Formats: sequence, structure tokens, C-alpha cells
Amino acid sequence: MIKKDTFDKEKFKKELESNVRMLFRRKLEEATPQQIYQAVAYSVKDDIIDNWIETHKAYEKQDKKMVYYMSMEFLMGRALGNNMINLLCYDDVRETLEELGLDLNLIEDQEPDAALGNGGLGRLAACFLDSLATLGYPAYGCGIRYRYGMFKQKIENGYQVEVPDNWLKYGNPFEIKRDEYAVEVKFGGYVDVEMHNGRQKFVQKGYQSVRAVPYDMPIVGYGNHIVNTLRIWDAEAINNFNLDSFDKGEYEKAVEQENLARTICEVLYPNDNHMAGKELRLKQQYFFISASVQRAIAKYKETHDDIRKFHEKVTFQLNDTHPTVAVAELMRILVDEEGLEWDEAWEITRKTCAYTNHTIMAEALEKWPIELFSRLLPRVYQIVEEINRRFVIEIQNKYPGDQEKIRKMAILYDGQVRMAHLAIAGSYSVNGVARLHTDILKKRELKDFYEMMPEKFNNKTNGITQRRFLLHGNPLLASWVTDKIGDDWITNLDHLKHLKVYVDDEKCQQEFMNIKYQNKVRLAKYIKEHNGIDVDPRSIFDCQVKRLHEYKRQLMNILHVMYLYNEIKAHPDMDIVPRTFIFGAKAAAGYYTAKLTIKLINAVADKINNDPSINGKIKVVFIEDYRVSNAELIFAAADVSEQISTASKEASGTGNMKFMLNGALTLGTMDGANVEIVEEVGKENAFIFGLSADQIMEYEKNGNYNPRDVYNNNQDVRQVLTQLVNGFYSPENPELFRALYDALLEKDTYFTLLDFDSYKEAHNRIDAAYRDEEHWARTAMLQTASAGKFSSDRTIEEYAKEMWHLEKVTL
Ligand code: CR6
Repeated sequence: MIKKDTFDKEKFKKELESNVRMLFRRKLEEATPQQIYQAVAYSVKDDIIDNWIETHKAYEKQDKKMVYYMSMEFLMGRALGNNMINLLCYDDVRETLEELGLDLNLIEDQEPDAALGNGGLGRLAACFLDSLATLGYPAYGCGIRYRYGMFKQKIENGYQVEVPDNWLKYGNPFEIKRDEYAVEVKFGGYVDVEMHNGRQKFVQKGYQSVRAVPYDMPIVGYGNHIVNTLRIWDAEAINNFNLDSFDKGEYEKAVEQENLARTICEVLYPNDNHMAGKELRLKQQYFFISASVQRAIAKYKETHDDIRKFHEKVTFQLNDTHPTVAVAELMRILVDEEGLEWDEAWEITRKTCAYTNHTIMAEALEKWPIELFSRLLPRVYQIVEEINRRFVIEIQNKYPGDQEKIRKMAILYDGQVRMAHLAIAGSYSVNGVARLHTDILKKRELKDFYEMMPEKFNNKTNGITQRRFLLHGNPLLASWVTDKIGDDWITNLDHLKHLKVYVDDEKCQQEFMNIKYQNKVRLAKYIKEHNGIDVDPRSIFDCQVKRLHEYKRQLMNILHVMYLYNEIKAHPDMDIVPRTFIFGAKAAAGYYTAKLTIKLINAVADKINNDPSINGKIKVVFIEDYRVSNAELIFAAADVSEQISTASKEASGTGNMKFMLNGALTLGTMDGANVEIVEEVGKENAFIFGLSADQIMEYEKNGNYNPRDVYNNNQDVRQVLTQLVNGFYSPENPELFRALYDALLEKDTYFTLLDFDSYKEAHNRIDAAYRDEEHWARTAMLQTASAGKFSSDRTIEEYAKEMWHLEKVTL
């Protein structure tokens, strides 16, 4: 039990009034909801600042090792509620605001999500920061302060429309600009060799540069006074040229530098699991990495004088290959600026960097054309060449005469820089994000690397923070859990297992399902407000919310809905438990098939929801603009969690864990972390279907799957596929969904048709199971009770102990 600090309601009210006056020249009664949000946020920030200062003093004094979590994405969501929760003042603030006639929920809704990420990878980074602070580990998150985050999704006529996410419109009350830590980052130009004290020195010349300026956001630990930092970098123009000068060259260069600064941090690339290969993206990568590495070294040198021991105090965790240029940038600084010999520098680098792989999807693997890479980063490229030269020699020594190994493993190959290979060569650790995923890396995708350096490889199964996804997102369930087993689960999720003694208790079952019901009412209200659709909270809430991607198979889900609809139409008396199919997903802006799938879901929804003849037996809802804040409502309300990716393709998944924690039963394939979820909860308590990862990979190897065989032999499949191209769901344009039809029949890359029957049968099992209320309640409760393993606190403890070797700070 963590003891609450005393909260002074009157003081808080005064602060609030004073903030509204200072910020907006208004009285509290006159303030808009947005202004009240800002005022509350500033009061909360005020509570944070002293702890923030103290935490950093303690880090310096105790001289503990620090992890820099380098990530292009931090999908933070809203900060206010989370900060109040972790400061242990949420209920006090809520009550105080109530006394002023204000509703905290409405105030929280004023805050835009900080959506500096696409999906799982970015949200994982956010959960990790929460856990690091809560566990008291010294840590920085390092990223980019995109002026526009993940786009807002509007649905117009069933289609996704992307709207810019101007999240900084009203300013960000939690951030602090740290001008004093600005650094210069250089692009382009050429490398000159100069002699300095008899030593060659490589100097970048004729470059363009920007000023990288950090903004710090506090990351509040839960009830422990620790406040870590998320440092996101913005780019500003370097204004060191003389405006009076009419020198044309100077003027043009200045304008170019202005443009560079303006464009670099403009927008997050909205691709999940896919590399677009744009030059600006590489600029973004180098920009935030160079700035972060420069600062990390400068900070280290403030209190240490031997750069050779850098790795004893600093570790860089590379969140996927996006920050991999850190390997070369660290080498550049150590060799060019610190004057170390190559071998020394390489040893330090290899002991500093660690790499997490998040996917085996080929289209996500980052490879940069050498031409582009060397033009943009001439000195860094030279360093990559040298790393590659030496790495190839290592390979040759290990496998003399084996050209094939070099072809497969070299960093530079076929005119490209292979970022994953650079990351592996330059790291002391390579990890996957779920057991199955790591096994696939070892056995297949990274087999050669694993054979050459097995000691580097390890697994760290992902996790999620229960502070956001239960304590904040599902207050009813959170306080019920606390009533039953105390509140230790908030910082030690394993404690949830103590709920197991209650799963057969009828009263507890009723309480648990009653909370689920209330959360369903809450979501139904949201759906009514946002979609204008009435859904019945007594129906099964069957949810699939995540990025839209073919491998995640939203298409299979909607095809099954189409099949069900056909069944109900054909057998009007069919006895089925009413179902509400809930979707939420953003498609990458340029991902045609994904966008067409969204249109299909909405077309099916339109038809089914407006067909009175089926008596509302099934409903389909597409929730617009799925994001962290509305995700919390969905997880809390779900009965069924759809985790139906083609086995082997979903590295881990983390939504699956959020659903489980909130008592939803998993309908899923044996993929990613589903495997471990099922292990924890028991196979009999999940709806598992479909081909295994091994079977899928076998088909892929042999190329012996023909979707037409399924089509020819399966009348249900034939019917729904035909409905894609006969205008059943698009009378105004019967050919509208032709591309989906063709993709399924020609290749079916993601084995949708082959898994269809098994999926259908799993849905039947759900229907049957839900009729046994008691058993369902028991199983639902078991999900929550078995979710302990999936806390990001557990994941971070593993990283900290097994890889980073961090020590906790004491305040
Ligand atoms: N798209 C994986 O696909 C995993 C997260 C976090 C992903 C997903 O299965 O849970 O990372 N991969 O590890 C990438 O982004 C490359 C994701 O979010």
C-alpha cells in the first residue's frame, strides 16, 4: 500500500483560479473547458516540478547507469489523467473540481492525445517509460517533437479521410523547452581530411545544419516521487548568417537551412510495419539520434573524465531499426571528436547499444540506398563502410570461403545499407518481443546472425502498463479488484492471481459482469454519440481494434460477419446470441488495400445495421479515429478480443494484453504473445483457431497453397466472395471491392480463406459459451486474474536486470 501525500483542496482551488487569471485573464466561471484543462494541467505540473528536479539530482549524486530509450515513436496519449493517477491525487482533484461544479472527465477530454506514434511499437515505448519511472530506473526517452502526430481519421461516405493532427494548437502545458541543451546537427556536404597533431582528422564541410532543441516532458512514477524525462527534439534554423549580406550563396544557403529546419519535424510518417524509404525519414532519424547521442556524451562528460567507460554509465536501447544510425553516430563522435582509436571506440559502442526487433514482415525491413545515405550523411557513411569492412572480415574468419554468408549478412550489399545488420553488428543484445517471435528470429529471419553470435540473442515478451489500462481506463474494475485483493496489483501485477479464489464465487461473478455491463453502457453511449448507432449492451461486444494491416486480417473478420448475415437471412429463426462487432483502425495514408477494407467494413455496417428484418441480431460499428484515449473505453467494455493475425506475422501484439487485463476472452491464432496469453490462462479458456506458425511457414516455403481450392470447395466462402463483386454491398459500384476479391483468390498471402472455416467454428464456440452465463463470468474473471505476466513492469525488470544492468535510484 502506498500512502497518499496530503492533498490540500483549498490550495488547489486557489492555484486553479490563479492559473486561469494568469494564463487567460479570466475568472474561473468565465473560462472555457479548454482553458480549465490548461489551468488544471499547470497546477499538476507545479506538483511535479520539485520531484523532477530532485530525481535528477539523485541520479547525478548516485551516479547510476542510465538507459536512453531511442525511439521514433512515443504514443503517449493524454498526460493529465495519467499524471494525476501516478501522483496519487486523481480522486482528490476530481472531488475538488466537483465542489467547483466541474467534471473531471470533461476536462480530461479537452486534452489532445499526444499521438507521436503509429501503433504497438510507439505505445510500447510509452508503457516502458511509465514502468521505468515507477520502478525507479534512471531513464530518458529520446524522440522527435513532431508538429503533427498521427493523423486524425474521419470517415466520410465510409472512406477514411486523413486530417492533420495539430496537437500543439493550444500549446502543451506539460513540456518545457530546454534551449540550453540545443545542439547542431549536420547534413550533406563532403568530408575533408585535415592533419591535426600528426593525426588525420575527418571534417564535414559544405554541409547544411539545423539546431536541435529539446523539449522535456515529465514521466511521473507511480507514488514514488520519481519523475523521469521524455526528451523530444525540435529543429530550428541556425541563424548565424548575416542578413545584411547580399552574397547570393549565403542567402540561398540560409533559406535552405530554414526549410530544412521547418520540414524535419513536421510530421510523423503514418506507416506501421512498413518502410516508405523517403529521404526526409532518414533525415528525421539522423536528426534526433545525433542530437540525443551528442547530449548523452556531453552529459556524461559533465561528471566523468574517462570516455572509455561510457558504457558503464550509459546504454542505448534502439526501438527497432529506426534509430540504428546511433551505432555509427556514436562511433563518429568517439573517433572524430573524442580522438579514440577505432578498436576502442568500437568496443564502447558495442557495449552501449542494444537492438529490439519488432517484426519479421519483409516490407518493414529498413534498407537505405547507399547513394542517398552517403549523400545525406557523408561522414557517417564512411564509418558504416569501415564497420562493414571489418564485419565482413569477421564473417570470413568464422566461415572461410563462404561467399553466401557474406551475401546474407553484410551491412552494405546490393547498393543498400541494411539497418538491421548494422544494428546487430553494433549491439551487445538483440531481442524479439514475444517468445514465438524470438524463436522465429533465431530459426529463420536472423538465423545466420544467431549462429554466429548466439550470446547476443534473447527474448523480452512485451507488456503494458496497468496504471493506464486498468486503473485509469477502467476505474470500476480497478476499485473492485482493490476491494478484493488490496492495491498491490498497481505496482505488482502478479498479485492479480489472488483473484483466482473468487472465480467460482457466484456473487463475485455477478459483480464482475455487472462492471463489464456498465462499461458496455459507457461504450454504447460513446458509439451513439459518435456513430449515431444504437447498440445493445447485452449483446456480445466482439472487438478488433488495432492498425489496419492485411496480416492482421480485419478482412477475415468482416467476411465472417458477411457470412453470418447470410446465415441469418437464410434462416430467419436462427438462434444466435446478439453480437456487436466493433472495429477501430487507421490505415496508412498510402495503403490502398487497407483503406478499401475500411470502406468494406463501413459498407457492411450500413447494410446490416439498417436491415430491420434481422432484429438487431448483429450490429457492426466502425469507431472513427481509434486512438489511445478511446481505446481505454473499448478495452474496458469488450467481451471478446479478436487477435486473428496470420500465425508468425504478429511479432507480439499488445492490445491482446489490454483486453485480457480487462476481462475479455481471446479469439485468436497461435501467434505473437497470444501463445503466452493462452499459456497463462489455459487453452480451454480461450478460443484458439487456425494454422500454426510452422504450418504457415511451411506453406510459404513450398508455395503449395492455392486459395481457389478453398473457393471451389466451400459454398459459404464462395457466397461472401461473390458478394464483394456483385454489388451486394456497393450497388452504386459493383466492382468496388474487386481488388479485395482478386487478392484473396489469386494469392491470399495471409491465408484468410484457408483459416476461414476454423475461424467460423471458433465463433460458434463463443456463441455457445456465452449462453452459459456463469461459466462465461468465471472465464472472464480468469482473464484478469491471469494477466499478471503482461505488465510492462515485468518486461522492464527483465530488460533492466538481464540486459541493461541498471540499478534503481533511491530518493
Ligand atoms: N506494428 C509489431 O507488429 C508488436 C509491436 C511492439 C510492431 C507488434 O506485433 O507488438 O511492434 N512492429 O513490439 C513494428 O512496429 C515494426 C508494431 O507495432
